[in-house]
Amino acid sequence: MKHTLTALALAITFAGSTQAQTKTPLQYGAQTTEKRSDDAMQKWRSNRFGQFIHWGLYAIPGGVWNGKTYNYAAEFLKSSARIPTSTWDSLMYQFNPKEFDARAWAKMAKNMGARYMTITTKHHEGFCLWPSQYTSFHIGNTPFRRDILKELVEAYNAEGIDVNFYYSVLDWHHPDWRYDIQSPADSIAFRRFLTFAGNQLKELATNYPTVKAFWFDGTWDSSIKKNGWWTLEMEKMLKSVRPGMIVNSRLRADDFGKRHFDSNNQLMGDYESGYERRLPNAVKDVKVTQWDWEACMTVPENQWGYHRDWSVSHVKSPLELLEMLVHSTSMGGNFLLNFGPDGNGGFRKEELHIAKTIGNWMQQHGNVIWNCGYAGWEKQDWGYFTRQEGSAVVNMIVFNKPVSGLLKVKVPNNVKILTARSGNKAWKVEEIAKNEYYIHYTAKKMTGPEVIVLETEKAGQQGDKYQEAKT
Ligand code: H76
Repeated sequence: MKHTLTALALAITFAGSTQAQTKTPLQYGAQTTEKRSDDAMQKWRSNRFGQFIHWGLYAIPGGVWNGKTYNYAAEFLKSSARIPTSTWDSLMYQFNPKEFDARAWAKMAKNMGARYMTITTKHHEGFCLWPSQYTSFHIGNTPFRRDILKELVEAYNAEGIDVNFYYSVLDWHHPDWRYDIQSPADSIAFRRFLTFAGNQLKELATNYPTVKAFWFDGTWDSSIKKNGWWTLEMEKMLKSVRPGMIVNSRLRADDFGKRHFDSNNQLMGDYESGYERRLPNAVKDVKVTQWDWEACMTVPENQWGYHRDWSVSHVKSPLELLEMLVHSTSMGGNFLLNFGPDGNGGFRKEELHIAKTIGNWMQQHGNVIWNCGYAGWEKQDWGYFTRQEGSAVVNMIVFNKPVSGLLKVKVPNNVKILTARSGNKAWKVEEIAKNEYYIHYTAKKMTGPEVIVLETEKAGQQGDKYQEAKT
């Protein structure tokens, strides 16, 4: 019996290890197995906070069609209200956002603390915010005529903000789009579609040379999954047109139609983009040391484009969103906060309020977000740690002050906390056990999330001072 068990255990071990070594050979899988460390990627990472903008024809009806309000996402109105393509497309003749002011948008983003902006160049409806030579369904043929994308790129770049392009591959306007490939005719049409999309992508990367990243969407259908080769070709093409280009994992499918992560479980593209309207639960879920990631977030439950009626779902407060930004940073990820301008080019008051409130905090404390990431310390109930890679300074961002005023901090072995400060106010640091401290946070009142900066140093072995319990 014992022998049999040993043999079984060996067999299992052996099978396990061979399996670990056998990789599925892939032509269109991940291109690298490590985080990118080039300047462009480091810049993307250090930006941490981005503004997402959803703007297209859907901003005109704003979720209302023929007097009826559709509560589903405003940018899906064409589909929820079953509006024929020709009817929807004629909205372009009404697109004339008189209030649009790229520089005002860029200033607002800058004041909010955003270091990058991701704009829908084309959402599922197929309408292009730039004058594309591959379709007539674009901004140049609206009464507005101006190249909105160009104005935005210039205005945001002038404020020092990187601009990234959202691009939906799924296209409700293009006759050659297919959800699946079920016949030779489908396959011929879809080939034409892929050529069209490839041309547009090359056009965007060529004509707007400062674009830093592409944010792909609408890539979940079988048609794309059956054409994983194209997703790799696009990744390579964009990177050859613009060295340093960054693409999200959502673009990619491998030889077997596996998305985001290939059949060997390697991340495809440059960062993980599956966190939509949610954050990872904990550092261990996102394996911060293994890959970059970004979470994108709506203000209401699920509205990206402008919707007239925000009364049907919870509308997140500036504090909730700020906490998500801090939380993301503490887990080594980026946070992309969505805005949906209306058909005139203005922002709703809730969005302006959010931008202003987060901005007030960021102007004071942005340094605990930009350039910062996972600190490597155990999370505590009062909030979040962030740190600039390699720095001896660790930031505490306190959201929940305990009634005792004692903030527990557990440090890794051989790390000593020297001081704890908020601006020029010093808090008492008390060592309470091996690798454990209290910061005596005696502030009477918190006016917002408090930042406490810890100065640390490497300590020698902490010898016998603390005895381990015998149990
Ligand atoms: C579903 C879906 C789309 N993906 C989000 C990022 C929004 O663009 C939404 O319309």
